[in-house]
Amino acid sequence: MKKYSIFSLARNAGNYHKDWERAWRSPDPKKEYDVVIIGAGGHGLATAYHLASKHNVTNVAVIEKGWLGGGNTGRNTTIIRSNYLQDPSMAMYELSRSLYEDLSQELNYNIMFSPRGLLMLCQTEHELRAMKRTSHANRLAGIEAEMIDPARVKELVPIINDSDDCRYPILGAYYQPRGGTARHDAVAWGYARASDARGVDIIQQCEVTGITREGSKVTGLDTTKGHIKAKKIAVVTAGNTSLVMQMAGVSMPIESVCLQALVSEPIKPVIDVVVMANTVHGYMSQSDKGELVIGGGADSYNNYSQRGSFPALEHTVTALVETFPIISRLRMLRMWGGIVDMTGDRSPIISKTDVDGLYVNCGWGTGGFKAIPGSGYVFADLIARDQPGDIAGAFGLDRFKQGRTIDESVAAAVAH
Ligand code: FAD
Ligand code: PYC
Repeated sequence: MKKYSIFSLARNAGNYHKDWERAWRSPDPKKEYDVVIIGAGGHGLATAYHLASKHNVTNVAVIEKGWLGGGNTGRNTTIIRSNYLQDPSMAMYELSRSLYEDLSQELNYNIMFSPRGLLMLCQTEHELRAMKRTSHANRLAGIEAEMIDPARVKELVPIINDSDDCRYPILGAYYQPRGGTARHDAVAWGYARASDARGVDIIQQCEVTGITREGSKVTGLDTTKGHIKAKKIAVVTAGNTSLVMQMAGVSMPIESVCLQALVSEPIKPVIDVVVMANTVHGYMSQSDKGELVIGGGADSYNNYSQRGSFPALEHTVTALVETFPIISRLRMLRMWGGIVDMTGDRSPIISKTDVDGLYVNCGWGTGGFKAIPGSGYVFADLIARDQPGDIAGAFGLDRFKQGRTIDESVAAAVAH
């Protein structure tokens, strides 16, 4: 990789970046690949990276209908945490959180991981009990976590309304000191550059329109850039999973709904932790630019349009005002939505299918940004060996037939 001195950086800036090397190539598709990954979100790109770097599988293409990272990966609110309740989930999300710790070094790309601490407020007796249970389970699994009292919450979040005289008073909080955030685009860009450097072809503006089979085996894909043969196909298309899997004749236990978020006008630093208030369905952190990043629950109807409804946003902000009164005086700057893929048990699907050579990774719903490094690691392993390892094993599609569901409706928080 080319190194730039401070002088060459200044020269290039004056040059409008004319001579800058592209971070990844933009190749035409080859006729055939060993593995084609559909979807260049974080999960698809991390899978490609691990196939190439850990399994030496480099004849790989990632096919993206838009631009890489333009799906949910570039639309989320970047919260990273591992406070799930069930053993398979704790293993999955803590693997991922711990991989985030060193990801900038691993990819040689600053993903701006910021383990600033994460609080889940307890605003009802029921929530307090549920969070105590989660914190015990987390500590038993070796995940750093603690319950804190209202005074400590106020210390960590001075702008919080700690009055007893409100509809949902603060009774305490679950605290994960090394939860936090990372820059979402940088995660996609870092994996893209590192995969490209290892020979992976990332093909953007190329929509998959069909999956071809011979009997029970996949043979390739029809795309807007022509037919591509593939020995293995991995579908990693989040909110579009049901549509893409239908191309191979596979029905998925997924619902697609819009999840929205918004940012306020930028203000001076007022909150340096991430706070989730799940009883009122809202959460907030502050970006490096100073915007308050705010989100809430998903829209309550199925949707593929990437545009949510105004009532869902209005409800989010209204509900948060009691907990954070200062936001009533702020102008909201912009909002956006992404289509998320929800399973019934609010846990992901990382699986082989009944079609030979067809694999699927989806169902991360409202919470898959935090899982990108771990998901890519275990999914690449499943594709390379054609069998799941210890962590992926629990998340197979067969769990819905066998009644082995992994209920994470509380931990999923905004998706419960
Ligand atoms: P995506 O990033 O959506 O990538 C899938 C890609 O597939 C897309 O780029 C799409 O264009 C492509 N594709 C689809 N169909 C085709 C086709 N036919 N041909 C070719 N390409 C196709 N998670 C957290 O952990 N923390 C959070 O704070 C958080 N906040 C969120 C806030 C919002 C508003 C939203 C919408 C989501 C949030 N999430 C959060 C969830 C998280 O963003 C997703 O779970 C995660 O990004 C999913 O990544 P992915 O790579 O699977 O999907
Ligand atoms: O999964 O932590 C999460 C989350 C927060 C906001 C949206 N998803």
